[in-house]
Amino acid sequence: GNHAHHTAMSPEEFISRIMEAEPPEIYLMEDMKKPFTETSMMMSLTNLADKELVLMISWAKKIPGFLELCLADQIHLLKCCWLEILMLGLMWRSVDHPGKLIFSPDFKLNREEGQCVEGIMEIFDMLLAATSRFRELKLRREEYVCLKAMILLNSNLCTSSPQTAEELESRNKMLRLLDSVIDALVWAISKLGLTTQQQSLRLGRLTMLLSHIRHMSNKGMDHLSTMKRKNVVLVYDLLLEMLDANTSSSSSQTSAS
Ligand code: AOE
Repeated sequence: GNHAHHTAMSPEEFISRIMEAEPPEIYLMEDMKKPFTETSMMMSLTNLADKELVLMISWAKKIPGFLELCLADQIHLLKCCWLEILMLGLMWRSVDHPGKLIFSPDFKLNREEGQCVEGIMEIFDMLLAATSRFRELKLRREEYVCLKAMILLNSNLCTSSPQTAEELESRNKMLRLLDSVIDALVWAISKLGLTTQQQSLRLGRLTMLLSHIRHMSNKGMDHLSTMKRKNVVLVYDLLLEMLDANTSSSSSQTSAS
């Protein structure tokens, strides 16, 4: 399609495309039986994540150039970064609510409510601290969408080693795409009326936060696998199959066009 010309896209146009790709708000629409138990809280969190992951796939496909990557890269990127993306979204929704995690408009938790799930308060505290940092920095929506795209495109940079010519081409596309997102972020920061030095500092501060997000995601994965060992989280094999099917069918359509 027309997406192949994303390198010619201005940073302004690139940002407006990824702003349009933003997924809609999700409501959990469950009767919260407070007080929570370990099982009920984990069930609600998992139900929410299930819905978000479906929307995340549609979001990724709308990032200019993403569908031009080879299917293996598309899947690998999403597999590597889904929890980081969920966490950044959670922090964005929570940024104006100090001390609270806004999982969805109808599912808000404070750190004390984490007491009923073993090990979850530690993760909540990291998420709340990183959210405060975004609050201090007064993160803008334009910057937020760039950071999210950067997480996606940066997630497997150091774990993939291209073998075939196709993989090599896809990896080069990924690097050019990542450069476009960096350009877009630089452009967004340049609109804020800061001095050149303040602009560089802001770019540095925002991107430094990405390493904390990766760290929290790793801790969250550890926590999720302990929960799974205790059989608290149900593994939705069907959902995973649906996700895989969705990803492969949609991109075979694209590669055919
Ligand atoms: C963060 C943000 C958010 O919007 C929702 C959630 C819900 C659960 C939370 C997590 C979060 C923050 C960290 C927590 C975690 C529960 C325990 C952990 C608090 O400490 C996450 C619920 C995760 C449910 C797992 C669902 C299986 C996903 C498998 C994904 C996968 O492997 N693939 C291949 C699909 C990738 C497609 C995008």
